[in-house]
Amino acid sequence: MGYHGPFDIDSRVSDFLERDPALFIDGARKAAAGTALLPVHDPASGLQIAEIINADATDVDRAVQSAHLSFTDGRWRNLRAADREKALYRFSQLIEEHAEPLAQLESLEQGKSINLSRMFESGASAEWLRYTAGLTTKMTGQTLELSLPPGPQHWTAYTRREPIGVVGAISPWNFPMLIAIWKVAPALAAGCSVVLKPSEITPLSALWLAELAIEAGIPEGVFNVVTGAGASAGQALVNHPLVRKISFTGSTATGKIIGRAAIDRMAPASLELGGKNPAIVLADTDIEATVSGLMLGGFLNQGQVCAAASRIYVEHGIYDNLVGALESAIKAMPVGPGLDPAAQVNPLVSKAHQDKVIHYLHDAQEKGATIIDGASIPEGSDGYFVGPKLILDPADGVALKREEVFGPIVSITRVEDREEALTLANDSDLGLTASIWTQDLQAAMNLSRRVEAGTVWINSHNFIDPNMPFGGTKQSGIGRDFGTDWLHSYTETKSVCIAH
Ligand code: TXE
Repeated sequence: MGYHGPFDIDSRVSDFLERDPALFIDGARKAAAGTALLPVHDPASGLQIAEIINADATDVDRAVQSAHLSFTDGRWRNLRAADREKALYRFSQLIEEHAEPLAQLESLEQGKSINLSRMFESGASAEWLRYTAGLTTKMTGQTLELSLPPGPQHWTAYTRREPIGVVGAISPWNFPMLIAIWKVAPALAAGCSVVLKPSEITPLSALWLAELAIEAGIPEGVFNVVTGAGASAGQALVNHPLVRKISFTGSTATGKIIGRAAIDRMAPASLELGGKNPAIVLADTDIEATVSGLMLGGFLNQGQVCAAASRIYVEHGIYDNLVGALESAIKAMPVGPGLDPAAQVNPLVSKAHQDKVIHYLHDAQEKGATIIDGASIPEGSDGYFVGPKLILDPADGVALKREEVFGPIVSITRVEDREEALTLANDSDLGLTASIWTQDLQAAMNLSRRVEAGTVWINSHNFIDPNMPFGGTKQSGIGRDFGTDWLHSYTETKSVCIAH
């Protein structure tokens, strides 16, 4: 066990990988009720680097009971808001102090470039946590004028926002640490207690985060982590009667299962699900800026981004130029493990996911699609690599035309004009993000109003910010993360009405 590859890694990471598998319950690493374990692999080599506990319903119950007790006795939610803010701020500082080993751990378990891990895992996690810490002290209700006050007495009415209770957080594998923080931070800021179940494919950073939270002064039992498979540990968490809210990021299929289970006990669920996100490129666009923006939009993290631009609609006047420029760009991407800072094509997260992405490519090939290859993968590599590809004008029936691939594959379709582009862009069950590329302000404003997506970028793609709400329309989900209202979905509104 542990990492034995060619790169030097921080000794804190080696030590972490060599520890016995454990859950994090009641402020400490704990053994499981059973003995079932799951392997964690380095996607760059396919070698096992660690083992985790495959928690069962008994383990999940222990974690939820711990969170429930910490909530009901008020050890966190009844602290002064300023003290909770201070602890969360300290938590963000500890992430910064451990930024390098945390980033290395993410590149090792997830496969992504160390540059991305530094920026979007440890770096962004600290930033989002700091933003959320600030919201802790900004919780407000409203005073209300009753519209039909009965009788001769006076009335005073107001609302309070109260923390909802135990939050069951289920996170995916594409940005393991950052998305875990997107769930844990608002829950804690609102005064809730949390049980987090990270993806079984990338479970390690969550366990480290829980230890940092304790060091930051967040009381025992307030932030627990159970590791294990979705169908067992995840499902047990979702079904637990003491879990009062679910926060989930993952596939639309699993989101529907979770949403149904949550509604059975009237627990609200925030669901951030998949995307099949269009980019609309108008003929007047600045081609150089568009190509570099679409490379980020389509190929960041090997396209394993829910917001990724996976279908591009291009006005015919610049179609050939854009395809040519994107082809040159994907051919020039250096290939290698995430720990190699020069490599831009890194492995996909798992063998199963690599097989899935290759399956989409075979389907496109069999149906006669034109596929343009980017950088090729060195023969004999044991890592889960798939080279970047462009698919030109896929015909109806090619599966990747409509389905989320979550890989380094982008389709490009020639359109007559912006109206055709908009019609095709909106012809999807999903509606997470979209981008519009043009110098024409009027066209940009017009299309941004009519495109069906939770976030629309003009002349960029994949840019997110803690102060800008993010979430899906249509089957891309329910609810919004980030922004000043972020904590609301972790609270219940209570109306208080006084007759005097
Ligand atoms: O997702 P799942 P998978 C998309 C992407 C990818 C596909 C499948 O297209 O190829 O989903 O990935 C937990 N009850 N996205 O299979 O199953 C699971 O253990 C409770 C989009 O990994 O949705 C993990 O922690 N939990 C995406 C989490 O759900 C369950 C990010 C996500 O797994 C469960 C990742 C159950 N019944 C994949 N079943 C995005 N929106 O960013 C699974 N889980």
